[in-house]
Amino acid sequence: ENGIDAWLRYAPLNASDPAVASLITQIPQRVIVLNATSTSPIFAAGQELFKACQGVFNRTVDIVYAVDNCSSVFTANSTPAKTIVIGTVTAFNHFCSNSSNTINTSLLVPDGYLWQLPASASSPTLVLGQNEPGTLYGTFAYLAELAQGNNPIRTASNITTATDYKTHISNPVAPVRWVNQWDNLDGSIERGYGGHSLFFSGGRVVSDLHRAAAYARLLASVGINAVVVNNVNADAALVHTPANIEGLGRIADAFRPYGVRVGVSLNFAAPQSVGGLKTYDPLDAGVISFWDSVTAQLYSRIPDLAGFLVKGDSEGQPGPKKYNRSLAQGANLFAKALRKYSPADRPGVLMYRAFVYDQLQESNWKADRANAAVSYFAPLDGQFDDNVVVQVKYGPIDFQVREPASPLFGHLQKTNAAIELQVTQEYLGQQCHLVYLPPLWRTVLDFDMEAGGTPSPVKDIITGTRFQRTLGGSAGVVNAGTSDTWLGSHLAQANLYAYGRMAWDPTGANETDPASPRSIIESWAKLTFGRDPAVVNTVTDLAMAAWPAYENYTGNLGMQTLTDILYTHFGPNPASQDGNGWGQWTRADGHGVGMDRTVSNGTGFAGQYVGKDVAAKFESLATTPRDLLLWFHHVPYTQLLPGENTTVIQHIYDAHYAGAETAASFVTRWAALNGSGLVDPDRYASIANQLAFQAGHAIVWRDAICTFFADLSKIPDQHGRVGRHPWRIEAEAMTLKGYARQKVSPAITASGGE
Ligand code: BDP
Repeated sequence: ENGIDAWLRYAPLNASDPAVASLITQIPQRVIVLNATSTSPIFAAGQELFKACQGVFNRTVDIVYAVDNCSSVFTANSTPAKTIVIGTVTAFNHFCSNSSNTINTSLLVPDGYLWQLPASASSPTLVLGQNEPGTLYGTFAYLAELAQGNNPIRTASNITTATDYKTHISNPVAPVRWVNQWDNLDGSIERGYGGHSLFFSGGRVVSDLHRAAAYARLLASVGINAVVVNNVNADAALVHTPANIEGLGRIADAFRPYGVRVGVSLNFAAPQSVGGLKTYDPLDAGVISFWDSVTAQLYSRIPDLAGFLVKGDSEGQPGPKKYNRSLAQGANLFAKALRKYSPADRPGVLMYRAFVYDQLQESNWKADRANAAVSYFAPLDGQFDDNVVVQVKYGPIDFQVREPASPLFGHLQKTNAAIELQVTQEYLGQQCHLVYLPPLWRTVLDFDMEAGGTPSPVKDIITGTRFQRTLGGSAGVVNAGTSDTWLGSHLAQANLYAYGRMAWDPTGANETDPASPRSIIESWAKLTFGRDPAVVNTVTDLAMAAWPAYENYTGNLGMQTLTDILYTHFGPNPASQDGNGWGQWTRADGHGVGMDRTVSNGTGFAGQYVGKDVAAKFESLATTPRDLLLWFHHVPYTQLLPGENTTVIQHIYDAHYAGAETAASFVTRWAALNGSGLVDPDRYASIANQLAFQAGHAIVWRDAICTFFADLSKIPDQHGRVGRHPWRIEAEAMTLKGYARQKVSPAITASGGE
């Protein structure tokens, strides 16, 4: 297996497994697909049912499409058992219901679905959506239960008054469940580790979009409803030529059968750079009509366009600040154009990124980039149009291995907000390391802003419930590419699967919740490798240990990921962290480490939390959680960790050794599956290879960071480990024709500096 089917493999289940045998007796023989045209997500739902029953149970189901009258299904003599009816609730009520089985439409929100599962064999199963995509989501979720060998009826709770049914209802928490691809028109992908773009090549949209359609299928299976197809660092040309607009239209056509909509990143300066205007001032009449015309052309080709994404005034991108306009004025420019040309009942959404900072102005030692988002956006709360969503990276810096939740979430009380997560492991091992991200995401989703002294976890802010906003949700940077594995590694797919599941349902703080990181990885492992406990437990244990291990060997106590900050963001380079314009700083010197972000003595960042108790907690060393100690405080190396007997420097050494040891344990744990027949040889080998690389690179990380701090602090490791490399094989110890010794920079990334 090459990974291309991801978690939608529909691999055969072992019919002699008693759980599976009992399921087989319930597999539908007939599927009634209500009112579906061939480009409708309901049609796709029918196809999935067919494929899944064939693949998982070797059963061919009889599919009846475009049925607009199913009353016969419910008449006494028609043996409706083993029939499954799929469609929208409205279609069902219209075509199929009689007085006793009308479905209450208020149970569902847009995109939501329900299953009605008969307790007796004499009734049909219903999988109904509030709308067409909801029907597809409900079908995928139902099939995922079957494909794991679970009886869906166990998931359902008996909440209907009917005695012969159990009903399971699932509604997404928020309408924005988007993916951001950072694809360039030339076919490269910024921070893409899974091959070339699925959409673009040589400046235009590719002609063969079958992988794009397959991608939409994968995304729909976990409830994702839109993809912004081009890089946030947007090429203005994309929306400028009729050929490109037609190309975007073809992408939308490929996505539409799965209910996935297209979004587009825009370049603020396009009116000038491609439109020939003298300005791109958002209040200029010519600029307004430029964007009106672009938006009108897009909607005339793509009537269901999801909206736009804009990165302005950040990392060299043009924005409204050039004309002394506020970021809200900049965002509203596009929001107004979207309002004008999109359907009134479903206005296009303008996602405006809060990732705004200026690495040139903020490069002085005193500045703190972490302060930027709140300084720019908090004063604008209430000034954004209601189809604007401010898209906030989870932490105040940039997708680091550990960050406190962005304090901006607490300030956006009259503004729609979405969280930006990064499925792409940019700073987190770039798909060469197993790092299962949901436990990291949970720390942010569950972070309580305590706004106004009221519980205000981030998950309730992005869904709009805390501040009564109508729009909100999640954006995930994904960067899938043409690689067979989509993302560049088999195991990385778990992060994409989990992203969709968590965007749909961000509860799951408790391990036993079906939406918890542990439950999600278990489901993913079953779908991806099969339900044998040996493989499920191995994958689950590795995944759950992975992020803590990566944090340990790359940068702990809130130091962030100590990668090379200048561009690659991959290997260790703690020396590059300080004194650079990008503001990822350790503030490490001969005496201590950590960035003082207190109000009393530091950059004041701790005071940006609207909850007074939250700010006070971070202000004091004694109450700052250990994992964020060096994020908020600069301390001497000899500082004892609060409540512990270990110094900061000794903890740095210990954590790096522990992390590398955990990574090494992944190799042996995975090897135990070798020859078991539980994982096919190709995926087994590919994963074994990746984990071996990770274990080796974890040692490089460990030694580089520990040596760096030992050199700087002049405090040796109590256990005498640092600087000794007893069995590591040095490159300079090898003999290889055509190679010469080189000094490496930074020296600490090779023992001996060569
Ligand atoms: C940084 C990436 C850079 C992106 C930027 C962004 O290194 O490639 O353009 O974020 O999110 O993490 O805009």
